[in-house]
Amino acid sequence: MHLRKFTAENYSAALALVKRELGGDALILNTRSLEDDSARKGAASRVEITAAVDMSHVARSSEMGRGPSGLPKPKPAGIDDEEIDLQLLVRTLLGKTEKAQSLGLKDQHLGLFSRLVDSGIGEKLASKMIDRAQREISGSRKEGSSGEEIQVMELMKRVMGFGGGIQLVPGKQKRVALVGPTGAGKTTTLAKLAADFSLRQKKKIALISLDTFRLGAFDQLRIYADIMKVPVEMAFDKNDFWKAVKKHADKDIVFIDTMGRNHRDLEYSRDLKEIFDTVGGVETHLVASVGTQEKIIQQSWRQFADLGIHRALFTKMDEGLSFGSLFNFSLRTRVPFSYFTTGQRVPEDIEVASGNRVISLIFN
Ligand SMILES: Nc1nc2c(ncn2[C@@H]2O[C@H](COP(=O)(O)OP(=O)(O)O)[C@@H](O)[C@H]2O)c(=O)[nH]1
Ligand SMILES: [Mg+2]
Repeated sequence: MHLRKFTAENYSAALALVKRELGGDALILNTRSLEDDSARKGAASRVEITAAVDMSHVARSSEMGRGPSGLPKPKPAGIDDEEIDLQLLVRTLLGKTEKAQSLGLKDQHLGLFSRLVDSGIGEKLASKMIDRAQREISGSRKEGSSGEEIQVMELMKRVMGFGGGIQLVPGKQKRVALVGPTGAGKTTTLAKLAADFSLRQKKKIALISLDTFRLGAFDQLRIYADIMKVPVEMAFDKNDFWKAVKKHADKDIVFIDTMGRNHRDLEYSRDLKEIFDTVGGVETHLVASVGTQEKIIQQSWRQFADLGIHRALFTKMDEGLSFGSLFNFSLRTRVPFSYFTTGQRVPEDIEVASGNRVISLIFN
């Protein structure tokens, strides 16, 4: 390892120096701002970057006839796996350092920034949250970097939308439809909700399935309905649907299961709207698995623009690897969360969505 320090008036100038002197493979070991009297005297403050160049790497580039300027030609050395890991780690850090600095973040926030970005939160969004949290702290005179992490958590909870679970209005029938891609967990979740309201809360409920196309889809729901001893209807079109809802006018809640369609099929949204409009007042929950690519979830939300989505219900939290997508989704769509599901067990694996849960998953 060959170590050098570089100072300049800002990080991008210092990084440019590092690259010029040590080449693009230089590793950044530390960055700091040199806080001296110069700032108070009106002179520009300076920053310092400690960089290193890996000798084994220099050896390889020198063999190819090119080495970073001014460095002694080192002995060739083998690289073991541990070294490669370290290089990767430091380069990843370099990437984040540069990104964080280009977004105007301070050094002490790099750890927090990395954590947010690693969870899948967009870089701009992450830096905005840190910036805002910092301003809130200076407004309330709290200090220290752990204070900032807590402030970021609090802020994230505040800016996400939570609609609570399904709320009943006395004397009025509640109609809840689950929509979303095939395999997201609509039918399973519907069974969990139905169990909670009928068995635990002792409400009168009925189930209606609009998923009549796929073989066996109705059976899945009917088995759950039989176990819970609640009525279940199959509706092929809007006329059937209207009749089914009328038949169960005495129920507190009607749960509506739907089929998935390709997320690009915009026709589907219009079809469902036409069906739901025959009775009106249907609350729609978009069901999406937290493991699904963000882009697909986003498209699936857009697919239902005509219908209108009232709540977002995320499934398979037990299988998720990163949870920043929940935060991104909430801020992009402003659709409040209703429930999270956490496993395949009916009826246990469901909970009302909360900010605490999202935060604990992101910050584990
Ligand atoms: N691990 C896990 N699996 C789930 C969860 N919710 C549903 N599933 C599974 O996902 C698969 C598809 O569920 P299903 O309800 O049929 O999806 P639908 O096509 O949207 O109706 C089934 O194997 C479910 O058991 C969950 O929260 N966690
Ligand atoms: Mg289904």
